[in-house]
Formats: sequence, C-alpha cells, structure tokens
Amino acid sequence: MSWKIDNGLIEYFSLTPLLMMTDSSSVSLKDIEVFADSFDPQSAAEIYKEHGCLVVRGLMKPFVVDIQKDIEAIAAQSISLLDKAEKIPEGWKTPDGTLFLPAPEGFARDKQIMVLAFNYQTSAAFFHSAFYPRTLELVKAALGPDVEIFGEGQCLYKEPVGGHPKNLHQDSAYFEHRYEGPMAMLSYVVDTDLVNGALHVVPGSHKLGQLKHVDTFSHLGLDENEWPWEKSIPVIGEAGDAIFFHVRTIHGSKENHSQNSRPVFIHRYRRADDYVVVSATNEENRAEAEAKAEKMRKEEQLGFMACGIRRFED
Ligand SMILES: O=C(O)CCC(=O)C(=O)O
Repeated sequence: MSWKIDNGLIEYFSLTPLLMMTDSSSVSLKDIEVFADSFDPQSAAEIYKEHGCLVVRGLMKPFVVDIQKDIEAIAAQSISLLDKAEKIPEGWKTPDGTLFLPAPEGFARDKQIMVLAFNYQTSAAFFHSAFYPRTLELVKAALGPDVEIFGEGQCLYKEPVGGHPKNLHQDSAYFEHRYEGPMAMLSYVVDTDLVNGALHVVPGSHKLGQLKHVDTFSHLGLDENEWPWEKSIPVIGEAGDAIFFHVRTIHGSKENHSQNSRPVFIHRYRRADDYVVVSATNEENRAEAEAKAEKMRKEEQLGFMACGIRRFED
C-alpha cells in the first residue's frame, strides 16, 4: 500500500511502494513487514539487521487498550497543569514532566504536547508491555542473549488539528552509543495514516554512520534539503502495529491533521554492556557532549535486564 501527497491532496498510487533511497537501492514496505502471530524471530532479526527497520503487524495489540487509557489520563492531567509549566530550553515542562512545544496558529492553546510524562514510572500497563515474550525473542535474535532496557520508555503525543511534526532524524543524534546502540520498538496506539502522522523510515540508512543534524522546531533533525520526506517510506498501520528501528535509522513523522490525538509509545532495548557516549537535544549541547564522549562510562548507566544476565567486567 502506498500514498503520495501533492498540493495537500493525498493520493493512493500503487500496491507495492518503492523507495528510491539511492539510484541503486529500492525497498518496499513488504520487504520489512512480518506478522505477530506467524513471524520467526531469527528471520525477522535478519530483516532488521539488513534494513535497520522492521514492521511487526499486531505485536502490541494485547496492550493497546489499557495503554491508551493511561496515555489519555496523563495527557488530561498535563494539560490541567499547564499554568504551572516552567520554561526549559526544549519548550515548557509541566510539574508532572510532560514536554510542551509552541502550538500552531488557530490551536485552542498556545502550547501543544510533544513528549508525554508517560513512562515505566507512571503506567503499569506500559511497563508490563516492555517484557512481552514475543518481543524479547526478536530482541535477543537481533542483539544477543544479554539485553537491558534503555531509558524509561517514551510516549510521543501529537494533539489533534495540527499536532507537531517530528523532522527526519537519527535517534543517535540524541543518544549516540558506544557499541550497537538501542533497538527501538515504536507502537501505534491508534490506527495511523498519512493524515494523523504515520512514522516514516528510510530503510538502509542505519549503515550511513552518524549524520550531521541541525536545530529544528522539533529539536535535532536532518537538513530538509538533503533529506526530504520523499526519501522515506510511510508506515501506515493499525493500533498495535510495532515498528522496530535501529538508533541510526532515519525516521520521523508529519503533523496530525485528524480530529483525534495520535500517540505512539516506545520501548528501547540495548546490549547489556552498551552505553551512551553523546547525549544532546540541540546543536550547541551536542558539540559540548561530543567533546566529553571519551569520558563516558557504563557504570552509571545500568538498565533493568530484559533478557539474560549482566556479566561482570573489571
Ligand atoms: O512518530 C513520532 O511521534 C516520532 C517518533 C520519533 O521520531 C522518535 O521516537 O524519535
């Protein structure tokens, strides 16, 4: 299934979308897609390693109803706390920890939600979903036997009627790692298409190394002239579809022009010995962090184990 947008019109144009990333490579959504009830973890991991992304249809279906309830409860709470928000370099933060950005023209408020305070410390349903055995079989096949959780989980939330775009970027611009880096699993919470902000991915881009990012409305992003949306594949999907992507895979999503919110939730898994060497949100603090990369150590970055054991290293 594939779509293109011309002058604001969305048009269905082909049964097998082809992405021309370079003159020599073309990858379709079918090449990176498997199904939760039938996939073989080893073959799925091979797809992930080759393309840097993998769609597992329906993987998070058992969790989405409860997770959506928690997300919407926390969104309502954060909006009610907006008058107590403090200004921070990335936008505004409410006392419960939700990050807001400036809202677009014609929005009901002057601030819109970007990253919701929805994580393993605020939602039991979300925490439980990080340890789903079917996910972990795949994660082990891709990363090896000893895997930890990186971070506290995340929820990117696009409000209705114009909710923020997230420019194409590599997550390694925000958290570059010593070794392989995290494997992210982003799940749709609602059916997601070109109107409400489908995730776009650039298969194969995880092999390009660390690319230069610039400051954008939604923080670090790639230069739009070098990396226009046309170089990416939109992943149209249903609530519960999971998209795995490598820390250096280029991805992003456009505005939400629907009448309803469009949240996604993200788990990140990494080798148990891996750790962040550069952590940043903008060009200035990225340059400072790069200068200190050699000093970063694993000891202060132990995550909870998802698979296997933590082996002692002197
Ligand atoms: O689709 C979204 O909300 C953005 C997800 C994303 O770009 C990210 O997690 O880095």
